[in-house]
Amino acid sequence: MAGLDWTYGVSTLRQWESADYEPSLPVSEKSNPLTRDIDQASAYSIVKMLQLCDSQMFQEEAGTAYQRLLSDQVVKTLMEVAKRVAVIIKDPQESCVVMSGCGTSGRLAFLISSGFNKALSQLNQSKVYSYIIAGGDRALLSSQEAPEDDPRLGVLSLKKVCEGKKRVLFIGISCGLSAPFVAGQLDFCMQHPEVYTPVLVGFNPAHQASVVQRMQELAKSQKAFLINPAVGPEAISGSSRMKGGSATKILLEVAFSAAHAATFSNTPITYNGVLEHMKAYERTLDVTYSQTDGITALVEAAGQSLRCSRHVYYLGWGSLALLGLIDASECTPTFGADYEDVRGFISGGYRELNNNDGPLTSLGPKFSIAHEDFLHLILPCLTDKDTVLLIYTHPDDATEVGNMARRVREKTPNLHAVHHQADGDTAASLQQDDIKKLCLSTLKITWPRETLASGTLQHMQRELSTKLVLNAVSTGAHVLKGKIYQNHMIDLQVTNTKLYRRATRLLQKLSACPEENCEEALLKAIYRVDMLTVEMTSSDITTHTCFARNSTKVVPLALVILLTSWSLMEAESHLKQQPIVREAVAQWMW
Ligand code: S6P
Repeated sequence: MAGLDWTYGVSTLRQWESADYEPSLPVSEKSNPLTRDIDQASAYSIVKMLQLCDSQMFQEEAGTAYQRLLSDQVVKTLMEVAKRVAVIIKDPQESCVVMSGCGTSGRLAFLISSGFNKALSQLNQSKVYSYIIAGGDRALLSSQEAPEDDPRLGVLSLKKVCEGKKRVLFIGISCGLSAPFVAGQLDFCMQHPEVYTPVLVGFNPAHQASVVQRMQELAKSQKAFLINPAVGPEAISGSSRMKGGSATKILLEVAFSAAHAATFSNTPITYNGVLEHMKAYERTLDVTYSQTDGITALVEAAGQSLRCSRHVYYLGWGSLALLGLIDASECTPTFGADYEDVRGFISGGYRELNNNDGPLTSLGPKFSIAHEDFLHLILPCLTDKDTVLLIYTHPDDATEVGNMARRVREKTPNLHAVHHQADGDTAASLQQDDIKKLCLSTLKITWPRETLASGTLQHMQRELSTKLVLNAVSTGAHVLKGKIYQNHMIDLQVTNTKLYRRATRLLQKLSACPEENCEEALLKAIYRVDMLTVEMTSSDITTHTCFARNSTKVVPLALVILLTSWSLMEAESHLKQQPIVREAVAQWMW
């Protein structure tokens, strides 16, 4: 438990809010004081740290510059957005709600639009929600970081989705308020106010960027909306898939649920209604993290698999499986992982996914996502060093889960389950007992019995709970594998502007060298040369990031070069001998 003090006071939880804490960085890029020693922590301590980080999402406003999730302004804006959505639901022929984002933000746009369209279909209503993800549907399952930098691409995709619509509520999601893809779309919306009402969701205070400034101006007359509470720095610096993703899910689901309740069950959209709904999500954190031991067991199992270069497989049912697919897909850009390291599979494959472009299997092996694919491609080679995690909620799925558990159990005892159950559900408990016997560990998350009205809300809470558990598993496992230095991912891919800047800053922080030298070392590592040519140094960031797509270990190499003044070849061979970056550079660090 090195470095972990369990008596964290309010001051540590709130340290990031102080004006002199990493003042040059936006909240989404700051390093969280709570996780500074996460790289040295045990699985149990990692889970505890993640719990504290997540709890920062719901901290109250404390007279600082930051709005928070439960702030007055945020609740009021959500009410306004909900009212706009309610208008759109009544006119599905001519209007729609479009959510758009890059990476995780686009994946959540997909998850949320699927959930609410399903709710509409169940009521025999037409669908009104659409999603856009930078890089297209392949980005739902794989890392496509470059399109994030392209505002024109954003506009083109928006125009396509909105063809023929007279009224569009456009929700641009960018946790860091930094994606040009989304900025381009918001700008387009502001140029066409007769059709589009733009909403920006992100987790930094509005800054000086022209698009955000213009939105703030329009927000005064409710022609645009900004929802930008701060949720505190991520546990792994910049990893907005974690709290940024969770907060996106909470905010949009609260707004859309209020709109649905107003339209279909005559429940007025009220301040208290919205606030109470947000607080229900706060309780989700408590319900989930009351299972620290269970989550720790999963982190340990997954960590052990990754440490011996084996794999972690998420086998899920229903929308919880989608959270598995999303979590797995994020391991590549976040930890420089191979797609085979952590993989997700969904019962029903693309039929269940129901994405815009349909089956993507022809794009390559990483797009095989059905349970059948797991049975054909993975099961035959499964060993007890691999970790398999069953993720499910519906009692209806229990037979299928049981069958799958038996198949896996024939190959490995390293089988685990995460499942959600209503309090006192004895029928589910009986089936569950059989599955439990087959598993090495079972994480049972128990929810209060639902009334009909609370059913959908609780399902969304179960999704969030699953997201928290899986984020903990994949993050914790990669930390245990040695992929993190302090609370920074050193081996990040440098494939867009945000990541390029993050890499340069990280090199500055870790080497204490001037920015100029850091950028020079970064370029040497990208272009794999000891001497940079004029052509290289005069190219723009886009050119560098395009080139970096084919280079590996860029930042670790640059760091070794900076710390040692070795040649590129010497640095490369050092990293080959010691692939765990933290250990490779430890001798030169304080
Ligand atoms: C972050 C994740 C990234 C981001 C993407 C969009 O953990 O790996 O893919 O989601 O870069 O970021 P943002 O700030 O525009 O939501």
